[in-house]
Amino acid sequence: MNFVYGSKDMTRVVISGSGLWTPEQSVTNEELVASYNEYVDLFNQENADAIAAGSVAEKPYSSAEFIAKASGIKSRYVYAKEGMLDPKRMCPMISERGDEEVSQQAEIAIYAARDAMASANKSAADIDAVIVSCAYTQRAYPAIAIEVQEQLGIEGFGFDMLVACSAGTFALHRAYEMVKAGTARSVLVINPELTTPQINLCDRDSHFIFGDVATAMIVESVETTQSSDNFEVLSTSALTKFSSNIRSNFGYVSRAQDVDPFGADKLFHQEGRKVFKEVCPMAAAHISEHIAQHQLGAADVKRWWLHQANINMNVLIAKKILGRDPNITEAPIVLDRYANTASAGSLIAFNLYHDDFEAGDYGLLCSFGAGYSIGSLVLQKL
Ligand code: CO8
Repeated sequence: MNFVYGSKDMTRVVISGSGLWTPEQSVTNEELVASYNEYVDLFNQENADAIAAGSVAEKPYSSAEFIAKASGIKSRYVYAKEGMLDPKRMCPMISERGDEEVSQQAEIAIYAARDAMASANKSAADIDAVIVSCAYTQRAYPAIAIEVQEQLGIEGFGFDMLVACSAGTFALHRAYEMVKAGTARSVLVINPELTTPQINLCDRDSHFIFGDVATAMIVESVETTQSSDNFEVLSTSALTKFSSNIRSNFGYVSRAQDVDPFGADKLFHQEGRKVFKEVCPMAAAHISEHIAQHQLGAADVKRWWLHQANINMNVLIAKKILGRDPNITEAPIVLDRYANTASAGSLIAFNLYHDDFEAGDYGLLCSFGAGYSIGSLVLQKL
């Protein structure tokens, strides 16, 4: 049984605004595959003798058609395109900034935060807490959230959270609890997903999966909201189950282990098939159980803002919940143009697809992925 948090406390909590920052640059499957295949040609030429001797495996080409069919991804937005498509580099090129400059991750977080604050009609003085929650932070400390807090002129406190794909929903859970508990009037939750530096662009199985983005949300009490677009959080539910099937071993201990801190196992890698098979039934059961806590059936929910890793996963999960194929309005897809944006995927879907809600309509926001971790919120339009 999942743990569902929906306190009997009288404070009603709302999401009163959401923000989205989309990078200007993008990379299509065709561009990505062309550079990957150039890299493969170089690799196979350089290793021709070892390949002939059987000690090194020849690398096969990637295919744009395979990527679109297996994942639904056609393109992805990227923070820095430069370097990503260079077959001799295979990594974005991002210049180092000094300690006195705003870090790249804080910068994109601020873009999304400002958008969310504007949509919720909030000024810095209205906000008591900032949570920056994502798959990776650019540094260990000081927290990116505290840097963002400083830049936006917010008093109170901030902290970073890492829960991979569920970092966004888990941070919304914490914000909900803070508002309920009265420890913050209003919380700014930001998900600056700078994923591209962690992609192994030399890995055919995963080079196409991720993109960059930043999302943000304002969580506050129904009594303080100045927004005309409020979604009440009726309850939250979370589930984690340890798995190494999606993993990044990148970390500071590599320095003491005398290993390459950027080796293939330090970057994102996964057993994609296993993830697919194991996560889909877990997520579908979790969601069905969560809405049942509110005596809701699948037909009562207008929209499913699902994690955006793979279109076939989303269709399968929605099918398990609904008992039929979902239509694109019920379970919107953004991964075709954003790719997998780790914790931000379901929040981009919410940001882009909620304007048609009328008072009383229900929606379900859910993330699922590395950990494994699943996080959901039952929302109702006020
Ligand atoms: N081009 C051409 N062919 C390919 C390619 C390619 N790029 N890649 C694989 N193939 C081939 C394989 O070699 C295989 O060939 P064969 O049958 O001859 O052996 C065939 O295609 C089928 O391969 P797969 O079985 O691997 O392909 P699938 O159909 O399973 O599709 C997917 C692969 C798309 C990866 C799929 O398994 C999937 O999406 N699984 C779920 C993945 C998922 O949800 N992962 C979660 C991601 S983690 C996350 O969301 C956040 C993590 C934290 C952020 C990290 C930031 C960097």
